This record gives sequence, structure tokens and C-alpha cells, in this order.
Amino acid sequence: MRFSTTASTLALAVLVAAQDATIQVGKGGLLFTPSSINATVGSVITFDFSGAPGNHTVAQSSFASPCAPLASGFDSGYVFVPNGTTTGFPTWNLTITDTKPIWFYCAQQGPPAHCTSGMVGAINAAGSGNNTFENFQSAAKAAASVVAPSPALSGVGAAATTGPGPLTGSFVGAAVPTGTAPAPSISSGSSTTTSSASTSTTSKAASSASSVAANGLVVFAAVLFGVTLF
Ligand SMILES: *[C@@H]1O[C@H](CO)[C@@H](O)[C@H](O)[C@H]1NC(C)=O
Ligand SMILES: *[C@@H]1O[C@H](CO)[C@@H](O)[C@H](O)[C@H]1NC(C)=O
Ligand SMILES: *[C@@H]1O[C@H](CO)[C@@H](O)[C@H](O)[C@H]1NC(C)=O
Ligand SMILES: *[C@@H]1O[C@H](CO)[C@@H](O)[C@H](O)[C@H]1NC(C)=O
Ligand SMILES: *[C@@H]1O[C@H](CO)[C@@H](O)[C@H](O)[C@H]1NC(C)=O
Ligand SMILES: [Cu+2]
Repeated sequence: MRFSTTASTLALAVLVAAQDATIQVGKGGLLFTPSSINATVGSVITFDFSGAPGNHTVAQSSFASPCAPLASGFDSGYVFVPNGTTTGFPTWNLTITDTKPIWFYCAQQGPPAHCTSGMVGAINAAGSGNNTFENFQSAAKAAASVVAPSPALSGVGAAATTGPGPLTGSFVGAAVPTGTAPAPSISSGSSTTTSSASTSTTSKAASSASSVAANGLVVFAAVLFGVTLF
């Protein structure tokens, strides 16, 4: 057996700590709901484009510039959902890969522009101090303009493996990311420390290998301990 007890325990910790969540996009107005959540590394955040009618994006920005794309940030592209839609909404799944705050906005220009109407969100924002979600949203509402992002599956501290979908029938995507990306590699170290540049310099081959190994460990740990723990 090549899995050590330590490695299995780490994998189990990742499994236990997952805080998967769903964020509604544009449901009931120009907003994300909930607009601010906490999520552990390895959690999958599902963006549900349930606002109908709607044509929204989930684009990564920064605390300093809420309505402008972050360099190397993720962007779902525009997802159009026609009026009257009640089921089968497109979704987009982002896996959290870092504990640092993740800020995002809707890039739709409108009118009215969505970001400056307050359509912004945060993952792992501080609850107090300056960099709170409330201060971020206030800054978005005061932004001079909304800057268009570029489609991207992968962002800073979060990544998707495919673009939003389904984009068939009456659901229409515009400037959405295409293709697929391997599942992001989740290292156990990144769940307890703030990220370092070294995380992203891991070679592609090494990172997909460790991702496969990590998945195997999670399954292994779940099989070993799942029944007794849950
Ligand atoms: C959704 O919005 C984008 C950006 O404004 C636009 O290019 C696209 O045509 C819109 N989609 C539909 C179906 O109206
Ligand atoms: C959506 O459809 C409802 C019901 O037909 C209608 O009252 C409403 O004005 C429509 N909204 C838009 C934005 O077209
Ligand atoms: C997220 O966690 C921080 C730190 O524990 C806390 O201050 C904040 O209120 C939490 N935010 C949410 C939305 O639960
Ligand atoms: C918040 O921002 C103000 C103005 O930039 C600064 O003076 C203050 O030190 C900041 N406080 C925190 C907790 O970062
Ligand atoms: C997102 O995840 C959910 C739950 O696993 C799945 O039903 C849905 O198809 C996924 N969305 C995409 C676009 O892959
Ligand atoms: Cu929007």
C-alpha cells in the first residue's frame, strides 16, 4: 500500500473542509446571492445563472478596482437567459485553490451597468477592517466605468475546467471561455497558508500528476473513513 497514514489524513482533512456553495447570478435583480461567502481550498462554487431575463458575467477583479478585470483573472463570459425561464439554468463551477480573498463582478454594460449597480461578489473577504465586501461594493458603485474582461477558465485562486453551460437552445453565450482545463491541483499546504508564487510555478505535468494523486487519496480516504465518520 503506497498511501501513508499522514497523506490519507491530509486528504481526509480536505474532504471534511470542503465548503461547496451555490451563488445565484442576477436572480431578483442586479446582484449575486449570496454576495459574500467563505469557502475552503478545494470547495466548488457553483454560479447559477438563474436571473431571467439575464445576461451576466462572473469576472474576477480586485479590491482596488472592483469593475475592471484582474490580470490573469477568471471570466465566465456573458450568459444570456431569456425571460420566463424557470428551469435548466446554465451554471459555472469554480474550484477554490487559495485562501486569499477573491473579488468578482458582472461586466454587463447595460444600461444600467451592472457592476456600478452593485453586482459584485466576494469569496473569503475579511469580516472587518478595510477590505470587507461592503467596502468593495461601495467602491464598485463609485467606479467611473466597467471594463470588459477576457474569457478565462483559470483565475487567481480559483479555476474552472469548462465554460458555463448548457449554452444550447435559448441560452446564449458571448465571449465565453472555450475548451477544457485539467482539474486544478489542490495542495494540502495551500489550505492553511496564504498562497505563494511557487504554487503557480509547478509544471503542468507535475501538477496534473499531483491532482490525480490527490483525487485518488480523497477517494481512498473516503472509502477508508467515510462510513465511520459520516
Ligand atoms: C449579452 O451581452 C453581451 C455583452 O453586452 C452581448 O454581446 C450579447 O449579444 C448579449 N446576448 C444576447 C443574447 O443578447
Ligand atoms: C418578462 O415577462 C413578464 C411576463 O410575461 C413581463 O411582465 C415582463 O415585462 C418581462 N420582462 C422583460 C424584461 O421583458
Ligand atoms: C468569513 O470569515 C471571516 C473570518 O473568520 C469572518 O470575519 C467573516 O465574517 C466571514 N464571512 C462570511 C460571509 O461568513
Ligand atoms: C483603512 O484605510 C484608511 C485610508 O486609506 C487607512 O488610513 C487605514 O489605516 C486603513 N485601515 C485598515 C484596517 O487597513
Ligand atoms: C456544475 O456542477 C453541477 C453539480 O455537479 C453540475 O450539475 C453541472 O453540470 C456543472 N456545470 C457545468 C457547466 O459543468
Ligand atoms: Cu449582470
